[in-house]
Amino acid sequence: MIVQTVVLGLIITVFLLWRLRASNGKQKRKAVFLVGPAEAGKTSLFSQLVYGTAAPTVTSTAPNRGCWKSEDGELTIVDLPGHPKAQDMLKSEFNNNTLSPSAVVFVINSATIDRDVHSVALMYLNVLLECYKAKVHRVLIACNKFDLFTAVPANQAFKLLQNELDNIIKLQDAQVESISAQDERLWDSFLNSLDSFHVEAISGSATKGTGLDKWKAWIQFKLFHL
Ligand SMILES: Nc1nc2c(ncn2[C@@H]2O[C@H](COP(=O)(O)OP(=O)(O)OP(=O)(O)O)[C@@H](O)[C@H]2O)c(=O)[nH]1
Ligand SMILES: [Mg+2]
Repeated sequence: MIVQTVVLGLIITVFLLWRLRASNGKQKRKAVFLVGPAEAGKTSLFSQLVYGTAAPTVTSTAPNRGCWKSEDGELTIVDLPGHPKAQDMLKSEFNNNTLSPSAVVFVINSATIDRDVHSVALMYLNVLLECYKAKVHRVLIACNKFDLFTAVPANQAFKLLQNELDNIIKLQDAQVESISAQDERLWDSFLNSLDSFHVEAISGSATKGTGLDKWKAWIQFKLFHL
């Protein structure tokens, strides 16, 4: 009886160890997240990457997920709605345990960034904070709608965004005493990590397809060649 119990125990242990190894070994698919303000062109870019064409879009209210078969490998592309009400969706998508969050593309409208810079920078800050928590350090700022007459070049859009982000951080820093100790610790470590983000801004047009190759090259290089 004792021998039988020991053998049964051994069989169960071996089975549990095998299951554990099998689940750990399962490769999660690398995922790139398209985020940014409403109407910036995220779904148009998603459509270009996943279907190879910029199909007409409507305002997104839920995430779109699709597969981009790039020359270097397959990636999951997640397109998130830009409405402020949907800001929490990035956090839940990052926590989706079938995906490995690898990079974020922050899509902005480069024809309106000079007017919208405050709200866009607030959203950018929130995105960077979520990226920090999820250990995602690669961020492409896709300066979309570069085909429009009022569009500013990527370096100018990036400078505007970065200056506004610095202003918001200074203000937030001054208010840091009013937030809880736990949040304060997170905030401080986030600020110390800002230099570890790899951020690049590149212009293009998701509907016209110009600059698309540069965005694709950035993603492929960061995800498959670094
Ligand atoms: N001129 C121009 N229009 C664009 C470009 N990219 C997108 N659009 C247009 O901008 C509008 C919004 O595009 P979407 O791709 O739906 O924007 P979105 O960021 O997904 O918007 P939400 O889902 O509301 O967050 C659509 O009418 C697009 O055709 C572009 O590069 N140039
Ligand atoms: Mg959309």
